[in-house]
Amino acid sequence: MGTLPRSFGQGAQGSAAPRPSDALPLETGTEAAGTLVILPTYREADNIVQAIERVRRSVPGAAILVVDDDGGDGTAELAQEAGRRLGAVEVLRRPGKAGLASAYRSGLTWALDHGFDVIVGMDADLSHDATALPRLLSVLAEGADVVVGSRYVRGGSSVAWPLGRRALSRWGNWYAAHLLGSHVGDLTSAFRVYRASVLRGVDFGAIRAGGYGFLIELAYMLERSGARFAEVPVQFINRVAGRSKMSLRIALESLRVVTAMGLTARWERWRGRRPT
Ligand SMILES: Nc1nc2c(ncn2[C@@H]2O[C@H](COP(=O)(O)OP(=O)(O)OP(=O)(O)O)[C@@H](O)[C@H]2O)c(=O)[nH]1
Ligand SMILES: [Mg+2]
Repeated sequence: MGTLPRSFGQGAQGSAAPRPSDALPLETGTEAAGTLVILPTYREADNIVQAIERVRRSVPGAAILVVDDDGGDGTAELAQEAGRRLGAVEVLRRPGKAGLASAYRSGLTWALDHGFDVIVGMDADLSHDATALPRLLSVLAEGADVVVGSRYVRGGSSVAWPLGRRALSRWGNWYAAHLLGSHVGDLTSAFRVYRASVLRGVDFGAIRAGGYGFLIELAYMLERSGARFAEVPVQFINRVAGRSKMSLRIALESLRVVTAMGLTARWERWRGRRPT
């Protein structure tokens, strides 16, 4: 079992900092003990403090890890300041924009290295409603290995998202699910809860995608490894402040990655069926 690093929750002396897996097990009702919420950030100065506060309010027992790529707007300093006030907030500071995939790779590795049992990923731009976290965590406690906050199951929705983004997301999900034979309805949702044990069973460090394709590939890897998925409907709210980092380049990269994965899987299935 890991322990929190010394710097963890710096400045929060005396506060009841959440502890990793040597705390009570998930099933006891203290569902946030041993839980880490990862918030990747790039230029989220307008959102990060509120994002941290909302997470802490919804799951007071969960620790928070901000993985910030420096965009020169002071996001990391704001997160550190919130951490001094609230405790149990760690900030991984990286010098330049290394991409969402790299941020998740670092965040997940950090979480596993520090012995957390349950790892949450969510956007820091307030698009993911932190009040849904207790529900996502309880579905995990009921037996799922990965819980996806999904826009594309009954009851899920996207609010104030431009038609183009909505269409791209819908189409991208349809394409990826069909090509990969995945049963996950919202493969591109970054709002997810993972049981650490299933993450340990896959080599997510080997994922090649630099952008959102990382999330698709990770879900696909986990699904193929036998992880039990559950989807919980969530309302995705378009960001109000700050700028989107989604770009045509990232969308095309995801398309390329998914196509390559799908064709590889088909080729492997075909070779497996061929008489030798
Ligand atoms: N560390 C890090 N975080 C990133 C990077 N790119 C995006 N993020 C964060 O990842 C989350 C999702 O990025 P967004 O730009 O909101 O992407 P999106 O939600 O698909 O796009 P919008 O709907 O337009 O907001 C946000 O918290 C970003 O700050 C990056 O290169 N590095
Ligand atoms: Mg966003």
